[in-house]
Amino acid sequence: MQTIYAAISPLVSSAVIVVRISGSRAAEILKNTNIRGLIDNIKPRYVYNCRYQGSVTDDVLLTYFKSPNSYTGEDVIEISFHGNPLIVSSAFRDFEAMGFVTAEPGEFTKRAFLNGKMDLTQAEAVAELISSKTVQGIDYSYQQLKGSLRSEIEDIKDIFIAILTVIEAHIDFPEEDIEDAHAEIVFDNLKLLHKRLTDITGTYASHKIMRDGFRIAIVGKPNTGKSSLMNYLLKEERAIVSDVAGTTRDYIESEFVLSGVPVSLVDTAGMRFTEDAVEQAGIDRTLSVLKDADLVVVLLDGSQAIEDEDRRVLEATDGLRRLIVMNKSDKDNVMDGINADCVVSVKSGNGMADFISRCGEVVTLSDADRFNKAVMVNSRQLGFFNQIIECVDRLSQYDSIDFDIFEYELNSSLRLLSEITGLSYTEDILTNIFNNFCIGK
Ligand SMILES: Nc1nc2c(ncn2[C@@H]2O[C@H](COP(=O)(O)OP(=O)(O)OP(=O)(O)O)[C@@H](O)[C@H]2O)c(=O)[nH]1
Ligand SMILES: [Mg+2]
Repeated sequence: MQTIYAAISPLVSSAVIVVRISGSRAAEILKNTNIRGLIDNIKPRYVYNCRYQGSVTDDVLLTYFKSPNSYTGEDVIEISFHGNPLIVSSAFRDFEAMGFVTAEPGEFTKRAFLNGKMDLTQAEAVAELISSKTVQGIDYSYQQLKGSLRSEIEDIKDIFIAILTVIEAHIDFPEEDIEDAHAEIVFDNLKLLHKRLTDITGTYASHKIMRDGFRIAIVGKPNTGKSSLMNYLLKEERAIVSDVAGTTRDYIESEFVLSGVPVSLVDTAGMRFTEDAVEQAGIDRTLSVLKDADLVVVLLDGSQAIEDEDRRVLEATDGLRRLIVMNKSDKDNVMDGINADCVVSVKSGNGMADFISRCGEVVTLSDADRFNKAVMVNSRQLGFFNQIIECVDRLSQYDSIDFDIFEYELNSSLRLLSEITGLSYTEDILTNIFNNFCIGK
């Protein structure tokens, strides 16, 4: 494998810029320093205060990590240069001249995975740790990086193997009838597997919130006061408010903090089912926002009789986690037949404290969910776990054991588990995962 390099801190004018070189030839970089004499016996994990003398001269801090005790598992050198990008790009020219090549996005972590320093769930946790939008997300990614999901998967694998042992023993000695006790072990373990696996997949929604933050979407037909509500919550005139129906044509997103949790609030285009192409495009976008929302606030205008458009909004949000809010309570209420969760007036502020605390409850409830789980899954892993659950559920439906089918299904589940951890992988899978990393990671 070639020796690779990249800046592992931003390449911008700053106090220092740190550069990492990884590969069997990494230590050759010492030839460009005043400690070149140490090339064969430089001490690992010591910080050398030395001089870089290539096409540029700079006083640097240099650390050597000897394979396999480094991030990538290869020989690694890290150098802190003074933070002028020109210094670093000059040094990079020297590196090129030595035959080193620039690292692809995520290549250091990919090598760490290929060298057995971490499994795929841990490699994915590295990216999540860096991109997480919440403190809880950082907490969780850190646990995942330490191997929380990896060890959970090991446990699950052991249960599969316990079942397979019973099945295979019978296949080897088919003349012996399977004892009831053995059949019980098989079906009890299948039940246990179902619970362990669905506990894991049940964390997906919380995981998404932690990674992307909590998202509240305000929807309703035109003119119900969605933009007014957005402005009220943000305490600023973020969205245009007017009595013309159809004012908001696309969705507007802003961040605010609710009950200590960062929330992204989305004001959407009024859902009017029309021929107007622009408005229709806005509505399509609204429907896609709905899919990603963790809470939907359906805003109705209580001062008007219910209309088909209100009903269609209610239908479109049925089954989602939602609060039905009746606005304009400062006017006479004429809307009936609707069981609203909150009645408010954005204009006068009436009922708003109650509404905000209802939203806060939903947000913090999901927050509590996060802390009850040691492991969480991302969408790639979820796909595999769901396939394994289907397989377990298929087997659970048998009244008696069909040995060949059981053996086949259990082995394919074990293979799927290996794909989650990366024990078996294809180049495509790795490309998909590591392409989302930044350069230098
Ligand atoms: N009386 C009364 N009027 C309100 C209240 N909230 C909003 N309005 C008015 O309702 C009109 C529409 O408000 P917007 O916030 O623009 O409504 P919207 O739902 O964003 O409308 P579109 O963007 O067109 O879908 C404006 O004239 C607001 O001043 C309220 O609580 N009471
Ligand atoms: Mg609006």
